[in-house]
Amino acid sequence: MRVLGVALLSGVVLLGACGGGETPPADTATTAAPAPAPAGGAVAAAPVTGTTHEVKMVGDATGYRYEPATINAKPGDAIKFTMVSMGPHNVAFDPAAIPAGQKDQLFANMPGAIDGSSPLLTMPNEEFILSLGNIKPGKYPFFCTPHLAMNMRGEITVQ
Ligand SMILES: [Cu+2]
Repeated sequence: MRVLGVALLSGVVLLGACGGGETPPADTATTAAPAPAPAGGAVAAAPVTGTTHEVKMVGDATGYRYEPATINAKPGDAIKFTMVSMGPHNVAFDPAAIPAGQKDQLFANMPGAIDGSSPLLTMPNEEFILSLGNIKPGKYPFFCTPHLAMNMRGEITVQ
């Protein structure tokens, strides 16, 4: 009789433990809920509100380059890149080389770009317009993906 009693008691304790175990899944669901918030951090393109600076994309007997290769601009300005010769050329940014926290806005300001690389411009007079809308001051080095090995690079200083 005594042995049976102990067995019954442990059975009750086990049931109690199981019942208590039902609460943690509810907590997990609550903690998981905030997760979608960071994923919804998409940034919209910020429009041009200032001056447009023109940069030519050139290739000739002396090499490949942006003319000018250094541009001083202000937040809200635009940089208009025009394909002149020996394309294709593009404009690409290395996220590790630009000021912290600016990647999402900068990339959003590049129409048709994928991960900070503009489309390739192949025909003379084709243009790519980069908006500096909502871009913070700092140095923004860029390069041409097809001619990176030939050192086709430039730098925008946002003042
Ligand atoms: Cu190029």
